[in-house]
Amino acid sequence: MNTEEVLGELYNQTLVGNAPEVLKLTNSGLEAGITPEQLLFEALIPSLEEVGSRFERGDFFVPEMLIAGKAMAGALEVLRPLLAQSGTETVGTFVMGTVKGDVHDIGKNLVNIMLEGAGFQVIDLGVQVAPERFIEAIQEHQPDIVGFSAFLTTTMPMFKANMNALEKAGLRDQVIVMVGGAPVTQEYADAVGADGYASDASAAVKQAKELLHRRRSLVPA
Ligand code: B1M
Repeated sequence: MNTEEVLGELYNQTLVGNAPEVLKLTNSGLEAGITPEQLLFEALIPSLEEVGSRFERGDFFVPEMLIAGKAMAGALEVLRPLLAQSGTETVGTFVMGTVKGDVHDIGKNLVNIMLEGAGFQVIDLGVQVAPERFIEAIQEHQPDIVGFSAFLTTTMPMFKANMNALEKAGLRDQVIVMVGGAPVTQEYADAVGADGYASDASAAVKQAKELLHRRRSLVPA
């Protein structure tokens, strides 16, 4: 199979949630010299976008979405060490989690991988993370940045709940807050008082570095 065929087949097999075949194609694609980024951005992510569109149209239901998500997660495990390869020193600490009520984690995990690749130490709290858990983790790890992911319009309001919890714990000024996730916009991020927003994993890394740089340059020597 040539590159185009591998990418096409990877897209199709992710769409139908054929996890063993997705793994096989990911590995054989890498062996054939296709880059991890190509596999991700030209097959896996577009396929999950199509899964979402089919779900919206009523052609797919939750089980189809679930198996496609699992197939993608398997491929991501293979790509993780390759995407996260970095020779750089730790640039900062990032506490990350998907907000309470939300179980989506593929996008969050991808952001984590990219952050690690850029030299961040990432403490991943997982999914369905309650405000109190974020607070505990901030107190324990003293991160430079805390990131909240939300993938549903119904869980986005948890950003505000988390911000309120930060204020109440007296931690708001100690940590940079970033938010993201499929339905999140810059306007929404501004409305909840977050310091930063990014629409995808690469933008998240860029934004995290910029925010950190800005914060550090404000600290008197
Ligand atoms: Co769900 N789901 N899902 N789902 N699911 C979506 C999100 C949906 C858009 C599908 C659709 O209708 N088109 C829709 C949400 C609609 C809305 O509210 N706007 C939806 C729904 C409705 C639901 C349920 C409610 C369905 C139901 O039960 N009736 C349910 C909710 C469960 C819950 O959380 N309580 C549900 C369940 C599931 C599964 C469990 C089956 C599965 C999740 C598996 C998993 O994550 N382990 C699933 C899946 C797979 C999807 C879709 C198809 C794919 C999500 C994904 O992984 N995308 C999704 C459709 C879609 O997104 N088009 C959908 C690929 C990923 C790389 O992109 O997640 O956007 P994304 O992440 C990006 C950016 O958002 C950004 O960077 C990431 C990487 O580039 N980003 C950040 C993420 N976090 C960030 C943090 C940052 C910065 C950037 O800073 C801190």
